[in-house]
Amino acid sequence: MKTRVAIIGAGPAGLLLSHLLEREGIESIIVEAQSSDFVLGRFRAGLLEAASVDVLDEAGLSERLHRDGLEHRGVYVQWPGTKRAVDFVERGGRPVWVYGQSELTRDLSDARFAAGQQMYYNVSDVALHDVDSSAPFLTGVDATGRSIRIDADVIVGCDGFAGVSRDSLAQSLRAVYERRYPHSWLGFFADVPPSSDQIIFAWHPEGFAMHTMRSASISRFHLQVDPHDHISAWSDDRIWETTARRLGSGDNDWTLHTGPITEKSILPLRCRITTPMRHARLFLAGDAAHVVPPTGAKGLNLAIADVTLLARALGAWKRGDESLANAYSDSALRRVWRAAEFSWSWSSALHTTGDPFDDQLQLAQLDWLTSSPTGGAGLAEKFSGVPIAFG
Ligand code: RFL
Repeated sequence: MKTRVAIIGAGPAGLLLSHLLEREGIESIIVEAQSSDFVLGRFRAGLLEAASVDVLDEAGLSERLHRDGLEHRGVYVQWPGTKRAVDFVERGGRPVWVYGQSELTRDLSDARFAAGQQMYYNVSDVALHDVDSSAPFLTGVDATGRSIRIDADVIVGCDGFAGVSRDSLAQSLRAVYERRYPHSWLGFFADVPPSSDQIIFAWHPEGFAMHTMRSASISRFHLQVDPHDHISAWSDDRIWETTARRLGSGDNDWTLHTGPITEKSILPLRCRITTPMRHARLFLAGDAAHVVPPTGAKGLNLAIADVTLLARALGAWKRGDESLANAYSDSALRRVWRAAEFSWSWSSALHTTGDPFDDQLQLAQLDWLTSSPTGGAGLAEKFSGVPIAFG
């Protein structure tokens, strides 16, 4: 098979890229290791920056988001005895949208199927070849066990954190920046209406807790846990008791709604950034190039920003101008590092270390961010995001 752009991975980055490329008049083929049902069933992110929503609006992909998503002007930040609303709009930012990644992936996938996109699911043993030549290609084994080969002008690795494309960046060029955090997140979904009209970020001496939502009947929670904890040590009763304590259920007439827990898992917090995001005819986008801790809710938004930059760059290249493609890695990484900084500083302000001195520093930081106009404006901008800068 031959195409202009071979895309590895049918997560949000790969699906959106193929959609945006089509609008640039560029054909692509997607290969995905998993089944379509598996990809659509994966729960993950849930918060979209205004700039991401702008991209989806412009691409004609946001009808369901505007119908079923929840627009939020801000968040609550709290610690024992104090609860403050940070209104992003009042502080110069823009609203964010709560919309499950699985819903967005479904919208993207439906749009690709409707457009007749060539997509191959259940492809194993994907390997990249000759990415530093002008005739790169990839090989794999399709769902029926047949070997496939796709020749392309460029290959884009949208294959997430566990993907293979990153390894095709020349070792001599590659730099990897990594920080492992000394805590993990226990995340769980519950079939229970949200107990709050906005997302709650709670500092508590025992550890961070977060309450967010997916719909009027599904709530999402995260708890800071020890990195050595195993999910089997967390019964549903223990989870609810800990969540209620850390979120201050019963304080000031606020009560946590509890109910059936439908999914729970433990995720280590880490930041890992691979540079550059382009080498010759290979481009990386989304989690294939970078993962950041979910505290700042930036991962999905970075994936959307990357492919927006890349589609524009490949469109210009097709018309004879390679400058945006040459600038892609630097442009994307500028946004990535800003998101990494926010994810780091926001995580550091909220996750307790067990050191009473750190506790006081964190509380001073949270007090400043939520009461000072300067601190609040910075938090609003970092949370709600800035427009995607091209070039
Ligand atoms: P994905 O979604 O991982 O998709 C990559 C796809 O590539 C496929 N693949 C391969 N295909 C072919 N051959 C191979 N060898 C392959 N290897 C892998 C995979 O099967 C998969 O389908 O990456 P993508 O598209 O870059 O999208 C990134 C986002 O999924 C990720 O950044 C977010 O989920 C991160 N994230 C959050 N981001 C936000 O913006 N806001 C949030 O609130 C937020 N919360 C979260 C999160 C991530 C979490 N976890 C579990 C990592 C909360 C959590 C708990």
